[in-house]
Amino acid sequence: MQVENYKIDEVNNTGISKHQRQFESVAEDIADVEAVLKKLSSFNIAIPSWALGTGGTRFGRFSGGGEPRSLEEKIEDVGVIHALNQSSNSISLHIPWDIPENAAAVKELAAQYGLHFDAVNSNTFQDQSGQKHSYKFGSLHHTDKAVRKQAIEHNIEVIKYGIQLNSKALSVWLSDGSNFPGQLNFRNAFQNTLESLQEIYAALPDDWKVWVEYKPYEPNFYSTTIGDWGQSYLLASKLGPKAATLVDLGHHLQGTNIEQIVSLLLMENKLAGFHFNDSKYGDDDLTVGSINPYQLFLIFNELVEGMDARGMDHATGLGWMIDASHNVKDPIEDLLQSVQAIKIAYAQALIIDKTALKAAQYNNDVALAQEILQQAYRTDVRPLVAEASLSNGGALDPVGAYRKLKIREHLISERGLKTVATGL
Ligand code: LRH
Ligand code: MN
Ligand code: MN
Repeated sequence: MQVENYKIDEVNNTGISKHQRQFESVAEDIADVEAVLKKLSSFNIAIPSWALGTGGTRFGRFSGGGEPRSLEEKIEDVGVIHALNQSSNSISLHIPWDIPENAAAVKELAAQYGLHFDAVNSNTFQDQSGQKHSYKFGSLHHTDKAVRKQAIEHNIEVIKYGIQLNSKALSVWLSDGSNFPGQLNFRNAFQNTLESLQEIYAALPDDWKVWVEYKPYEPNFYSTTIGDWGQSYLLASKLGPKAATLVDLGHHLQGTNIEQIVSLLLMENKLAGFHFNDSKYGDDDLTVGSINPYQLFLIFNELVEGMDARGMDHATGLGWMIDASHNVKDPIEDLLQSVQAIKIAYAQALIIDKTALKAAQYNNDVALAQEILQQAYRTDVRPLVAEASLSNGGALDPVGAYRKLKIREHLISERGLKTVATGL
């Protein structure tokens, strides 16, 4: 289904006067509101192909209705999201969960919705049917060269799919690790991983990047070979300029200062981008901003400051992507909420009085520095985000519009109530 512009306009019209009042009120206090709006309008966050169906846990999965049954229908769903928020103009594929059998047709379909393809993700954490060697004891770090070779070849195949789609990055996450002390020689595991990644790196086209994602635990519960940003950074440094570290917000132990990690990776030009989500306990993959929106804001503060210091374009300088899973919500609503949360945090970071903050930091005026940050954080910037969406032809309130336009009901009538999408 295609969400027609006039329908979005009709829904917007019902809330436009309230919006205008609210927008004028917040805009009044912002030095260069046009510059903020311009940045917000050009900011897009990729949608992962595996997040469009209802997720689950090892205890069960409760599918919603009208889930996409194919890659084509997933593209359609991302099209719906992008039509409503004008901020999700790309899709990231996980292979082999979503194999683009006919890349030209898939690309054309995506283009009809104004979409392109973001990073392609490889998968060597599950055994696929017909696969010769098992990944039970790892993939790129495996003790057996034949297993490593199989995993390397899979990654190279994923790059080939990506080339056909015009993707520009390979995202690698390994579950490789150990479950018990003594199981693994850490140095050998790391060296094997490095050598395997070097072979994959050699297969990257000139204008491509490889993003190395880290995660402390799960599915392995004693060690993970790329367990933290230090290990990822070490690999990315040894690999070369096309390699960088991918930060998935859920992949940190509780209390980790993620914004500091982000700041230093950015300083070293080794920050690839993000998998946005939120969590309370572990890799919960919850809606972005649903648990700790302040942390998200602090991360964006570092991003804006660090990217400006390096003269980077906010919209294109890094990989922005959601990596979430939805057990009880409608996935499209959840993704719309996540994108809104990211744009809100970004808008708050954009309106920080940076000159005043710099001076407060220089003078060690701790209380003032906090006041300046929280002044921005406590500003209700939602009218700015809404105005940016409106100017691009999107909805003032994407979730509200999605409900008013009864999009899920349409999808159920088209696809049926009992559909199950591939993915997490
Ligand atoms: C691992 C992870 C990684 C995978 C995705 C499905 O927890 O974050 O990015 O590719 O989930
Ligand atoms: Mn991830
Ligand atoms: Mn994860």
